[in-house]
Amino acid sequence: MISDKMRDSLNRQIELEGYASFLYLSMAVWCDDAGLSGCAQFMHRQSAEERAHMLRIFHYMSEVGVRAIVPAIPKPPESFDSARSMFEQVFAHEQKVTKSIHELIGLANAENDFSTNHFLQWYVAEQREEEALMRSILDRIKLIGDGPMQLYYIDKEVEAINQAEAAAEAAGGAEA
Ligand code: OFO
Repeated sequence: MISDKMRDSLNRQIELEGYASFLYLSMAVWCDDAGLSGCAQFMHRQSAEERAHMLRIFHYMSEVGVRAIVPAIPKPPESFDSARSMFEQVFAHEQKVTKSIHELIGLANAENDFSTNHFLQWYVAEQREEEALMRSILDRIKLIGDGPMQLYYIDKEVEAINQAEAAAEAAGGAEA
């Protein structure tokens, strides 16, 4: 049995994952519009992953017999100053999600909620991987530069990263 406080906190995490899915979808649309097809594919896949993260919480809450709430998701921004600024915002959002997961684990520890703690461990590993991925993309953007001449190369880099991630998922190496 999980506490009302934990139930409410998990519902807030649902909202955070849902917002990430919408934010990344909006970024995919912006990239597509800017002719950055590799970045668009990458952000579409990230958006789908975030939806899967949200659904995991719905399923967990159902399993432990508490009510999950479908949230109202705030409208994400429609445009971004540059590819670099967009990826900086992705990284910042991932850091926010990580902090929230860690706070949930703190609550689970305080409440001796071993089941939720165990459930959340998957997210700890996922967030570590996601932050490392975004950091590596930002490092490459810093190396290549993000002027108009370099955008093509950034897009190719992100396209290659996306294909590698998709292949790893298909091989069962990474879960959504
Ligand atoms: Fe689900 O927020 Fe990152 O991956």
